[in-house]
Amino acid sequence: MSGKKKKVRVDFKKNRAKPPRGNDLTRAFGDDTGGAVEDAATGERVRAKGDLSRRRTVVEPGDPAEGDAGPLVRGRVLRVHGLASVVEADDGTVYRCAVRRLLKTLATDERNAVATGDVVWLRPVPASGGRQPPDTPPHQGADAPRSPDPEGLITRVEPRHGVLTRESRRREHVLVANVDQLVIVISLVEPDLKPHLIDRYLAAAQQGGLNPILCLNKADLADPVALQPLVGAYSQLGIPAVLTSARTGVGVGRLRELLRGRATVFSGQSGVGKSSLLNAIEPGLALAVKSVSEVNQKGRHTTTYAQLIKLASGGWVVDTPGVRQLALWDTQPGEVEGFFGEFRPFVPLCGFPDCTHTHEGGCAVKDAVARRRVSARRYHSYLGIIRGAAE
Ligand SMILES: Nc1nc2c(ncn2[C@@H]2O[C@H](COP(=O)(O)OP(=O)(O)OP(=O)(O)O)[C@@H](O)[C@H]2O)c(=O)[nH]1
Ligand SMILES: [Mg+2]
Ligand SMILES: [Zn+2]
Repeated sequence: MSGKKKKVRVDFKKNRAKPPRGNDLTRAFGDDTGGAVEDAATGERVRAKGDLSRRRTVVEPGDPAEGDAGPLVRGRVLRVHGLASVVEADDGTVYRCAVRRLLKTLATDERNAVATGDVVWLRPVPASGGRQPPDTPPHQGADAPRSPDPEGLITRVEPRHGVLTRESRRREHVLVANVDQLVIVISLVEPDLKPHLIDRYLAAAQQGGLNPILCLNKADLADPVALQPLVGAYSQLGIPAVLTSARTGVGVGRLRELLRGRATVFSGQSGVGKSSLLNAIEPGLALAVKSVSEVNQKGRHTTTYAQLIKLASGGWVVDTPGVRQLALWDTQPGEVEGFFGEFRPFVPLCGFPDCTHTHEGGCAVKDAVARRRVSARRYHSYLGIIRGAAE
């Protein structure tokens, strides 16, 4: 079938059709030998006719890598730079990869078809002739040396488990895939604590199947007594909290233990000390951190892309750029109460079976807030998330 053009019907981009749930690109894509056609056809049969007619037909131009009998190589995405993904193969070889066009087309509602942490299959691109794979941007920086890395074309993404996802311009932005736990890094000062952001992270962790850990950094700048109510509130919800200082080393050993043998993503506002903590956890890492002269320059992110880092003690972590907000992806208003486990005993006592706990009379959740059985701060986070979900 080499050189033959394929016709594949795919969904329109954006919200012209209701985006499918889930991240299983492999299911949509099938294997690389034309399974996409059959799978797409199967997908069509289960759709309403109205949906079908709103699809467009994509013609894959004869792709040079396609039809090559060369073996596919499995690896993990270490980082994504624009259109190029850096992938470490199981044998340790690092490839600089473009993403096959069809795969991008199938990932209709995603910002990136490939995310840091993804397990992918790539086809090595022969180095002869010095040809760049399609879509590979030039190397950053005019005088950057040419990368000696071999090149490849990502043809398939394995199904994901454990994702940190958010909404970005009405599309799903998978920040990291295939992690077990989320370390939510916060600081009480520099920058000031945003408690509602914690609750959004906790919701995102539940949505993505991640175990959350709260890390209160810059303990050297804060009064431990002032921290107690916050730590206490989250411990009551069953969320482990660690008090750390990347500067003095307090709590770093405990955090290191929590990471051992697991896959973890670090996330939080810019400047809370995510990269500094990872440098303290893993000697010799030397991630860039905000220098003293930059500390007052608001809005500057020191870390600019999600990067996978292997730990000497086993396991791996992903350092991510700071976020300002975390808009949840694909959340229905009715789902939001499920992110607030402490509401659970009260929900069945609400006067209306479909109570949204916002404006209704006889609402047992609001009553519990009034009686301080549920934290007013958490309830306000709930209102903020449900407002976003209803938009
Ligand atoms: N006093 C004190 N300063 C810290 C601590 N941890 C980090 N810092 C400082 O906080 C600033 C920001 O640290 P970074 O590690 O760059 O923060 P980040 O969270 O990685 O920020 P982004 O990469 O922009 O998301 C730096 O100047 C660090 O030296 C800490 O525990 N105590
Ligand atoms: Mg950083
Ligand atoms: Zn209610």
